[in-house]
Amino acid sequence: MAEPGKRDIRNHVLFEVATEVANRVGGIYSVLKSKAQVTTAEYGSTYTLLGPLNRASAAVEVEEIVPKDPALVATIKSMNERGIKTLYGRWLIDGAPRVLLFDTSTGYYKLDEWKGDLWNTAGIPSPPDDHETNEAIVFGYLIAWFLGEYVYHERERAVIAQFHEWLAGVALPLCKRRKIDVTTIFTTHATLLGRYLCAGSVDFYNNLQYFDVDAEAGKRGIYHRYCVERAAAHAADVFTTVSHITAYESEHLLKRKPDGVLPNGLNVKKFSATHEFQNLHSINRDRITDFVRGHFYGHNDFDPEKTLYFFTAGRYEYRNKGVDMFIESLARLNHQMKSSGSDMTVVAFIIMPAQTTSLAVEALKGQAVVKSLRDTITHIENNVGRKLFDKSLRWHEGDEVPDEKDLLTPQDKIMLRRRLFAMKRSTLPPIVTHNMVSDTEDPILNQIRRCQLFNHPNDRVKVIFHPEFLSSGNPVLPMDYDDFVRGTHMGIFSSYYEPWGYTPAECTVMGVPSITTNLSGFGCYMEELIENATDYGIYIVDRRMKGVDDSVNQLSDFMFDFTKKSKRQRINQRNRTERLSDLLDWKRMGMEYVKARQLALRRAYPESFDGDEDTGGFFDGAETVKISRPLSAPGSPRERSGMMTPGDFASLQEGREGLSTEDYIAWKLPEDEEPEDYPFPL
Ligand code: 1S3
Repeated sequence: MAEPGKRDIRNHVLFEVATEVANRVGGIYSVLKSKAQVTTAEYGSTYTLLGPLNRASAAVEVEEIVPKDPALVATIKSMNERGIKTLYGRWLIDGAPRVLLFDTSTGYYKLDEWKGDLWNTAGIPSPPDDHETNEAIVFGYLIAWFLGEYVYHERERAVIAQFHEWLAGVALPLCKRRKIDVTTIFTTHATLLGRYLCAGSVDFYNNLQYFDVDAEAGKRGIYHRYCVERAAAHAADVFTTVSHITAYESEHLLKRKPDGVLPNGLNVKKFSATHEFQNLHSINRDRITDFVRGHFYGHNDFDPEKTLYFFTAGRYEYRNKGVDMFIESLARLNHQMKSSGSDMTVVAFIIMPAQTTSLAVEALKGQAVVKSLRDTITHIENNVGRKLFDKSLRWHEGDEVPDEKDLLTPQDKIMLRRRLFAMKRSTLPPIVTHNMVSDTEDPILNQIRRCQLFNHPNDRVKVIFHPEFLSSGNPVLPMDYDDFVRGTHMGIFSSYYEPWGYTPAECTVMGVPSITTNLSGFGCYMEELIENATDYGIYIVDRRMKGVDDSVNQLSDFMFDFTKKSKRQRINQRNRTERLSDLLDWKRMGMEYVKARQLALRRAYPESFDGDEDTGGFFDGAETVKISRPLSAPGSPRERSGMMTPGDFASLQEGREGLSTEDYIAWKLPEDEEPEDYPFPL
C-alpha cells in the first residue's frame, strides 16, 4: 500500500468530468468527443469519463459493459446499494472511451442535505427553483462521493480528475474540503459572467478589470452559479482555460490567473487521395444548389456557376456570435456588389437553432415544385429519347433526320406548362425556412428587415435563415452539418465573445476558408501562429483596435474580395486552408493536456518528484513532439523559437504562480474606443 502522499504517479488513473459526456449540448461535447482518440491511446482502460446520465442520448451513444477495475467495481457497487443508479459502458465514438454515467434523479433524495452542506462548507447559496443549479449540486456531490470511495479502494495509483465548466464544478471545493486524495484540474470553456455581460451592451474588454463581479452576477440573478464557478477555479490544483483571451477574462472575473491554456483540437482525418476534400466540396456544393433552386423557385435568375455559398452557424447568441455584425456586413456587401456591377451572387446561410413551430409551407413547397419539375423533365427526356431511338431505327437513306419538333407530344407540353405555372410566385423567396415562435421579436429577422435584405431579384446577396441544426433527415435541406460545410465556399464567424470557436476550426480542417475575429480564441491562436493568415483562407476581423463601423467594413471587404476570386484561385486557397489542419489536430493540441496533468501531479505529490529533474518522460515526450510543417507557398506560418507547443506562451510549469498577465498583455485594448458608437442597433 502507498504511503500517504506517495501514490504511483507514473501509472495514474484519469477521470474527466463534464455534463456533456455522451450527451450533445454544445462545445464541450465536441472537445471530449474529438479528443477521445488521443486520450484513450495514452491511457487505455485507465481513462474514464464521468457524466450525468441522459437516458435518451445514452441509448444511442453508449454500449453497456462490465467494469473490471476492482476499485471501480467496489465503488459502483457501494453507490448502487445506496440507491444511486449508474451506467458503465463504452462511448460509441472513435477511441471508444469508457464512461460512467450517474442518474442524478436517484440522488435527489439528498438534495436538501447537500444544499445545506454546500452552504456550510463552501458558503455557496442555492435558491430553491433553479433546476440547472440543483442538477449541478446533485451531480457534484455524486462525483465527490464517487472519487472519495474510489481512492479509498484504489490505494496505489495516483488519481487525476479533470473537470470541465462550472456545471461540473461543485465537486471541486468538496474534494478540497474533504481532503480527497486526488489531484484536480478545472478547465473553463467560457465564464458565466463573461457570457452574460457580453450579451448585453457592455464594453466588455475595456472594462474587465473594473467590473464589480459580485454585484454584476447578482444583478443578473446568477450569483450562486458564479460562486460555484469561482469556487471551482480556486479549489482546483490546476486551473486552465481554452484561450489566452479567456485567461485574461478569468483572471479578472474569477480572480485566479489560469495556470495555462488548453486550446481545443480536432480529430483530423486525412484522405488517402490528397484532393478528395475538393471532390467532396463539389459534390456537396451541388446538393446545396439543389436546395437553393427549390428555395428560390420562380426567382432562379442567378447562375449557380457564379454563386457562392457563405454561412454562419452556432448557438443562437445574437451579439456574442457576431450575427449582428454579419448581417450588417452582408448589406454592405450587397451594396458593393451591386454598385460594382458584379455578376456573382452570394447566398448567405444562418444556421442557428431558435424556437420554431414547424417548417414553413413556402419552404416545403419550393422543394416540391422543383422536384415535380425535375420528375416531369426526366419523364419527357425518357419519352423523347425513346421516340428518337425508334425513329432512328426506322430511318432509311434519303429520309429526313428526325426533327426535334416531332418529339415533344402535346401531352408533354401540357405537363411542362403545368409545372412552369406552378413555379409562378407573387412573393419574394422567403428568408426563413421555418415558422418562428416569435417572428416579430426575433433579433436575427429584425436585423435582416432593418438591412432590407429581402431576396429581391436585384440583390446580389440573398439570405436564408435556417433556425434548426442541420440533419440529413430534414425534408427541406437534407444534409448533415459536415457535408453542408464542405459544400460552402466560406464560413463567417464575426464573434464578439468566443472563448475558442470550433466552427472556423472545423472549416479549416475541411479546407473551407473562414472569417473570424481577434476576439475569438481560435482567431487569436491562428493570428499568433501564422504570419500571412489570409493567404491560408483564415481572415481575421479586427474587433479590438478598430471601431465597430471599421470592423463591419473590414468584414464586408473580406467578403467582397473573395467574390472577385476566380474559381482557380478559390481552389488553390482551399488547398492551402486544408494544409493547416495539422495545426489543429489533437495529436498536437493534446500536449497541453499532458502538461496540465503533469503539473497537477507535481502539485499534489511533490515528494514523488523530489530530486527528479527528469520528470520520467511525461514532459519530455510532450515537448519533443515535432510540429508538422506541411505548409508551402505562399509563405509559411511564423517561425518561432524555443519551446513550441499549442499553449506556447502559457506556463503550465511549477514555480510560476499561474499565467503571468504579461503572457496575454496583448489583450489590452485602447482606452478611447467608443462603445456607444454602434452604427446599427444591437
Ligand atoms: C464554449 O461553447 P460556446 O459555443 O458556448 O466552449 C467551446 C469549447 O471549448 C468553445 O469553442 C466556445 O467558444 C465556447 O462558447
